[in-house]
Amino acid sequence: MSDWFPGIPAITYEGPDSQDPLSFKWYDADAEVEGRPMRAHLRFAACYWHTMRNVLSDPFGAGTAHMPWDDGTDSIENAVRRAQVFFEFLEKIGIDYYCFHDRDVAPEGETVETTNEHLAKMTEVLGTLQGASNKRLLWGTACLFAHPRYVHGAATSPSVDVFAHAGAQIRRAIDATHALGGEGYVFWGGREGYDTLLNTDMSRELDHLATLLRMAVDYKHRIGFEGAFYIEPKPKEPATHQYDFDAATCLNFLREHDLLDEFSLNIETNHATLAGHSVAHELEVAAAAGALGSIDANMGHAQLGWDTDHFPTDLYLTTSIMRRVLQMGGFATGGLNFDAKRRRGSFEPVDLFHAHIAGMDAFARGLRIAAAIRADGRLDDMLHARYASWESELGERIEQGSVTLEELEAHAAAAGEPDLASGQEELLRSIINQYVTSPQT
Ligand code: XLS
Ligand code: NI
Ligand code: NI
Repeated sequence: MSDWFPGIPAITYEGPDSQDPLSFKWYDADAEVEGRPMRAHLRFAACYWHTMRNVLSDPFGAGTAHMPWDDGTDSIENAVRRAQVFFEFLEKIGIDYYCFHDRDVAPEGETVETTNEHLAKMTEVLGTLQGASNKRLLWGTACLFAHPRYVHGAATSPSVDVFAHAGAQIRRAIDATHALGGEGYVFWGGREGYDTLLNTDMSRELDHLATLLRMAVDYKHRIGFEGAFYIEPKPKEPATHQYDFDAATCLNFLREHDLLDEFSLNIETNHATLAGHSVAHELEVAAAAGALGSIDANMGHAQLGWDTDHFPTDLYLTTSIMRRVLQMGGFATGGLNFDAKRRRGSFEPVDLFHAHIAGMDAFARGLRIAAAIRADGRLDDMLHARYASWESELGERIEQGSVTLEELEAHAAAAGEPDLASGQEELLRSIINQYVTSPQT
């Protein structure tokens, strides 16, 4: 096997006191939390686009990433070598899953046929690499936003020919995902949105989007692909307004078009914050609809208003995410996909390791803190106690829907002014801090 990361060992757990930067302080893959190994709770995935294809350019300057394995061409040979390097990375970092877009792994050709051939070839290569390792595909997707033909959108393009190209591409991306045993398939809107209503027929575009999704569902069932379909909400960027704005918007769209049974959501932290929400809010909205499927693990930056895709290192963030995941009983087909990139200044190959170690340790620690908070039980008890009045006879009948406004008036008149209790937000936060800071957790 080639060694594109010379001097970097397989990363192992050394514990919180280790001074070795190339070790895990908290992520101990087989250690049990709530009766299951950490790796089964966290289901980490590395993403191909940031890990292998992001050269770390920005609008002001060229890429900075050192990628000695990449000759910069669109040759299949280069694509194959990249895939090998990626699996070497997965092996050394100890991540079980990965995610990719069709165009990350296989170059677009001159015609639809050659493009399909490239993807089929790379699917074979990835299949062989999976077979030689224990790595698995968390989800695949189609890149429907990079090629200039998608400038006005893909499914929502004003051009029916572009719509056809999008369909063709989705078909083959589902095929590749299916062939690789993918556990899911993501639809992120890409350029499905608008820049100005002056040139946009919104309701027509949304109908087209639903139609393409329905075709994908139909195709999935016909070929027997059993992975989950996810929609990934994002409010803006690249379009001024994205149709998949946030979890509530996506759920409404899916319900309106009778697609809710076929989709769940892939929630990304930085997209939540761009929408003016916390990721906890987005997870809650999705979970309340039984549609919390998977998570793109990253974070934004408080002073920057775009999708910076920082690696998630904030323990309060990872704690809140893992509390919600534990509360729903864990992921089914989903996982924590590091849709995250290094800063432009972190251009050395070893920074890929530092970045993922930072994210994995932050989530492992968040998992432990979340489990400790659950075991303590105070937060759950306080939440439950806050609604205790609803356990009354009146409360139960209201929740069943059998009370009238007249009855409420009679009750209110008899009960007088209600006794209210404190919401105790600061107390709740200090209980969380107790566990975030406790060395025993
Ligand atoms: C971009 C999205 C994208 C999806 C996959 O903002 O996060 O990376 O996860 O297309
Ligand atoms: Ni994402
Ligand atoms: Ni993103």
